[in-house]
Amino acid sequence: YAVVFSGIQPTGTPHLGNYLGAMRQWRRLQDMAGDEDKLLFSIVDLHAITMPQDAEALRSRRREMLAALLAIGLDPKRSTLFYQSSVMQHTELMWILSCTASMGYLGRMTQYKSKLLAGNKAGDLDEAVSSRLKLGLFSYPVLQAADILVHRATHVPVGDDQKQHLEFARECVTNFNHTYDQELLVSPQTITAPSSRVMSLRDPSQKMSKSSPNVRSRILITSTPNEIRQRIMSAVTDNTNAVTYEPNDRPGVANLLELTAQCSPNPTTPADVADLLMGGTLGDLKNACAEAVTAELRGIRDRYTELLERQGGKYLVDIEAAGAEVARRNAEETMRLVRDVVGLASLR
Ligand code: AQP
Repeated sequence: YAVVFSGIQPTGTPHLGNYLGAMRQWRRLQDMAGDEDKLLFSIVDLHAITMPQDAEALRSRRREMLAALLAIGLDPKRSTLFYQSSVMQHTELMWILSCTASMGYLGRMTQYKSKLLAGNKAGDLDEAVSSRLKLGLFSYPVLQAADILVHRATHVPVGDDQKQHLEFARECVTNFNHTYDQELLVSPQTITAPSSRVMSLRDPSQKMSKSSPNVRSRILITSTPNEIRQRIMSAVTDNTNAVTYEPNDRPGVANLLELTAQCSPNPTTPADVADLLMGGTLGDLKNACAEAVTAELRGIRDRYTELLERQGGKYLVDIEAAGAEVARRNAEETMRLVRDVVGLASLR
């Protein structure tokens, strides 16, 4: 049987990249899962604090993310939805993994660099940049590994940008199991969604991101049909008013073709969409894209708003409590074994 685990940071309303790269895949896995499979999806607030967060905003974003996951079709009867900070075993395992993880490997990871070096085109990690680097931002792949390993996940569905972190999680398994001469931790497989990275609508060399200051760079899963249309019609493309799929030379156009293909009701490829629109203009492509995206996101916005208000908020509070309870129990099964082989004290 499979144990599926994945996470999302409560750093804002999810966008089309989060949805196509991760969340839609989670729903599909849930819908395919058998009775004996387990699915756990975590709202990873401990990861969110690697960047400065306002406490009140973090609390409401966490709850909004829970509503968003339910609105896209995750079912709390089939999937365990929980807040990372409600399950202390994640941080406990992180420390233990840190004691066998390699600094060199972590130093080669790119995500902390891209957050830190945003705007620094030279991309150097010089003295000044290093001194601003917080330890948590550097070591957060260890927490991510702990998130996965503490639940003995066999499958981790993530966007293309997270592949490197999953390799690191497997490295943590090897290091831990080797050090303690036990096959205790389980090596997870990565599942990436068929869609590649969704790019910013303002700068197709950057991925679409929740925290980009330019709100016009993204489409939220709660955007209205009007907003979706406006954002797509004003997406940055290029000066050639023809539709061709050339990801390297025409990244803005390729991004719109990929979005259209991903949101089409029948499986298709960006190259097929380009063929269909052959002889048409970029305006035709943008129209087709806006239509496909609007249809794919239909209903999510209304469900999201309704869920936030259901029973005056009590509905979500109950789901939070039930999810935390199941996740704690599952994580504790692993931690009991881990504490024992490492020689640490048990909880009681
Ligand atoms: N642009 C993207 N295309 C495809 N997949 C994406 N994901 C994120 N952006 C894209 C996938 O969404 C999942 C959850 O991501 P996250 O919230 O944990 O953090 P992130 O990858 O850092 O996402 P953002 O939107 O860029 O958030 P901020 O701005 O807060 O850093 C992951 O599976 C990720 O692959």
